Order: sequence, then C-alpha cells, then structure tokens
Amino acid sequence: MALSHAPLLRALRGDRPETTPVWFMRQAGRSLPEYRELRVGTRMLDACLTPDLAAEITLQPVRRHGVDAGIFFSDIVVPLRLAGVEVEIEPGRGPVFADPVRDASDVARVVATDPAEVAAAAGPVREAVAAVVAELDATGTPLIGFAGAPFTLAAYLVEGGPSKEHLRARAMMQADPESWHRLAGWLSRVSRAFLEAQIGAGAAAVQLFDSWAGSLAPDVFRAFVAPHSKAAVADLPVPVIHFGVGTGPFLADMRLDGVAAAVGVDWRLPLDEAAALLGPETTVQGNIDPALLGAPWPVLEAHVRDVLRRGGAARAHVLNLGHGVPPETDPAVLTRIVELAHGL
Ligand code: 1CP
Repeated sequence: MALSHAPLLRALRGDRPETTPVWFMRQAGRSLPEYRELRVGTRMLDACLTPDLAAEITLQPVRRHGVDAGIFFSDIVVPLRLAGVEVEIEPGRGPVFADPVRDASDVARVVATDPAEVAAAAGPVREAVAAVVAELDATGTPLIGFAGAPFTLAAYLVEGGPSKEHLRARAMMQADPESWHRLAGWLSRVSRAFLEAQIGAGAAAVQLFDSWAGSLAPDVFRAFVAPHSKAAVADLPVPVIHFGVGTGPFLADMRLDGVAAAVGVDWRLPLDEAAALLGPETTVQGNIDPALLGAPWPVLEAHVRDVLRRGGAARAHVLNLGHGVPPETDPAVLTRIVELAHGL
C-alpha cells in the first residue's frame, strides 16, 4: 500500500479512513518485556544513539500490536545531548542536567552552541530512522518522528531535572523575558534540527510534545510559548501533531495558527468538546484515559467506544491515549484496543 494512503496520514489530512487509525504514546519501551530485555546493560541515551537498538525498539510495538504507526524510539533530550549539553536519563527519574540553566549567563552559555551542530551530530538518528522506514515501508505503515516543545524542554533544563510544577522555568519567563526568549528560541531551533533529521531519513509525520504546557495560564502560553513552538514546526514537509496534557483552557491555541494538522488531547476533555474548540480544520488525537488500561476489559471497552463516538464530532480522529502508556500496563490490553478499533 502506498504510504500516502495509510489511515494515519489520511486522518491527518482530514479524511475519514474506513477504520480509525490508532497508535499509543510511549508504545515503544517500558511496558514491553522484549524492550526491557534489549535494554539490559545499556543507558537510555546510549540506546537512543545506537542505531540498531533504537530501530529494533521502535519496531517491537508495531509488530506486536499492529498499530497504524511507529513512534521513533528516542527522547526529547537527545537533541540537547547532540548539542553538547551534559544530560543523562536516570532510571526511574528522567532527564537530569549537570548544569541547570537558571540565569542570563547560563542562557548565554547554552545558546552559544549553533543548533546546526545538532544536524551535524545526528548521524545515528538518521541511520536508525532509515532502518525503521526500510522495514515499515513494506507494510505501508508510517513512522512518526518527534521532538520536545521549547517549554517542556525548558521545564527540565531550567530546573535541572523532573519537577511537578516547573516553577523555575515559569518564573524565568516573566522575571527575565529577554533570557527566556533567547533560551526558548534556541530550544526551538534545536528541536527543529532533530525533527528535520528524522524527516530527512523518512519520518512521514511528526509530533511535538509539549507535555507540561498545561501548567501555564492561557495568556502566558500565548505570549511566551506558542510562538517558539510554532517556529519549531512551521513549514515542515510532513503533517504535525501537537500534544500537551491539561491544555483544555487554551486548546484552540494548540493549533499554532493552523500549523498543527492535529492536536492531541488528554483524558480530561471529551473529544466532542475538543472538536468544537478546534473547529473544522484540525484533526483530534486521543484520548483514552491511561488509568483505565488497568480496568476490567468491559469497562475499558465501553470507554474506548465512547472515545471513538465522541471523536466522530471532529473532522477526523486518530485514536490514542490521553498521555503515555503506564509502564505496568499489560501489553495484551493495547493489542486488544487496536483489534477493537480496527474491527469497528
Ligand atoms: O530507561 C528507560 O526505559 C527510561 C524511560 C524512558 C523511555 C522509554 C524515558 C526517560 N524516555 C523514553 C522514550 C521516549 N521519551 C519516547 C519514545 C517512546 C514512545 O513514545 O513510544 C518518547 C516519545 C519520549 C518523549 C518524552 N521524554 C516526553 C514527552 C512524552 C510524554 O510522556 O509526555 C517527556 C516528558 C520525556 C522526559 C522523560 N524521559 C524519560 C522520562 C522518565 C521522562 C519523564 C520524566 C518526568 O516525569 O518528568
């Protein structure tokens, strides 16, 4: 099947394919025993930058679940590592930075690196994507590339590691807007270089993860964040999905003035309401509650059917979770959701 007819790509263009396409955020890794086996003895970021390993981990959930897309196995901080920023992913914790970026002089230090360095260092990313695409092409399955949005990256970089409220990044925006815009502009170019490497090697769509955008007030999102996110993905040659958790209060702004073909919605906002907020020119993606992956099948099945019914109110719908697959998820449940969506 030609890739352009793939249900995911059709839905992102606004068509309604015969079956609703489905993939899962964080489908690669964590919940799969075959992933945990491959990862033994290899640090997360080393795995991301080892082409054979990253390609194989990307393909595992596609083979197992029969989802409508692969999502490239990598991490939002990989392009920062490629830009020479000292970062590690600590097991059970997440990204941790040796030198947090807290003030104007820290910002001047990081932005001194030309984002072009990311493109120059992205050989292992291109190689892994090319290997995945070579295998997926045979089945007409597209690969989704991704990057972190500037705010979500800053939430880690300014804090120095994972945080609940992202207080330091949110303070910097308004306490020192000049440093904030310098930093966010640089992060935008770094993520864009990472996306371009994946697209150049064959990714057929991309998702921009602004996972923590929901911690922002709508006017703050508009003034300090949206322009930088838009710059990261404007005029790319493939469709863009823009995702964040808790973005209901400013959902229409997640369209990035129409640059996003689709907006990912978390489990808090019913998709028919999301569709009304997004209007007729945007596809919705979502929004199965990850908590229900652990519920008895009849409960989960009724929920998935309700999500699909509400998704019918949008111009088109890509079925997904409202956030990532929890690590303790029984992978058989994900396969069953794919079978349900494809059987309707
Ligand atoms: O050792 C391990 O297995 C570490 C766990 C892990 C994995 C499997 C991390 C650390 N990152 C990843 C892969 C990853 N990260 C993918 C590819 C897999 C897929 O989607 O199927 C993607 C898309 C990401 C993106 C990512 N990293 C996001 C955005 C997505 C989201 O869930 O909101 C975020 C916020 C991160 C940061 C991060 N990296 C890792 C962790 C544990 C975290 C979150 C830390 C926190 O809670 O703040």
